[in-house]
Amino acid sequence: MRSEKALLAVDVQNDFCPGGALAVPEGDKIIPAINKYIEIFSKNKLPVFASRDWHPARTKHFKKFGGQWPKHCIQNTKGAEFHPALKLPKEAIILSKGMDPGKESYSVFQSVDSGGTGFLVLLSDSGIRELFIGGLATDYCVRWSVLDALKFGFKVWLLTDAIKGVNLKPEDSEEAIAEMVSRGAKKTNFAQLGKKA
Ligand code: VGL
Repeated sequence: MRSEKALLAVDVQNDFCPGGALAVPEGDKIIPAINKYIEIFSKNKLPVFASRDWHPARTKHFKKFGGQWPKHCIQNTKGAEFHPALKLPKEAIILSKGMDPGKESYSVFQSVDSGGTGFLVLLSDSGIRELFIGGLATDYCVRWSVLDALKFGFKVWLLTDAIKGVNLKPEDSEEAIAEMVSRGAKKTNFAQLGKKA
């Protein structure tokens, strides 16, 4: 069935959760909410996309090679796996990003599926016009993905009960949310969703 709506769960990976290499404080707390969204989208036969940071061992994204971040989400390591509590259906489309050692990529619009097709092409090919976005981290990959989605003309619902931020500065997530909203994202949560999915 063609549908105009899809769910995007951003980077719900071990390394972004407590105990991981780049843990988002309480990052794992959003997983029950993400699972509820996954369930409702699956039930309604709506596409579920799940992105992952998928870095080579050497990339300029890492401090050691000139970047900002500790090593994290290295391909085929435990840290790069989706968190074990995340319940992805077998139909979920896995998107990988951050493979280019010379580039920083925070936006899911820089990701590809297992066959190498970019996210924007996948969305266009399936007629999707509306994205419901949650995941990690509010102030980085969620923010850049939402801003790109708006730039490309998608309607964006920010799932406020299913995002958490890194907050290098304590106000980073709040500022990111305000920016996403000012560019056109709409905030919603699970209780309000019944009317939209
Ligand atoms: C992310 C910091 C560094 C994210 C990725 O997924 O939000 N944050 N790399």
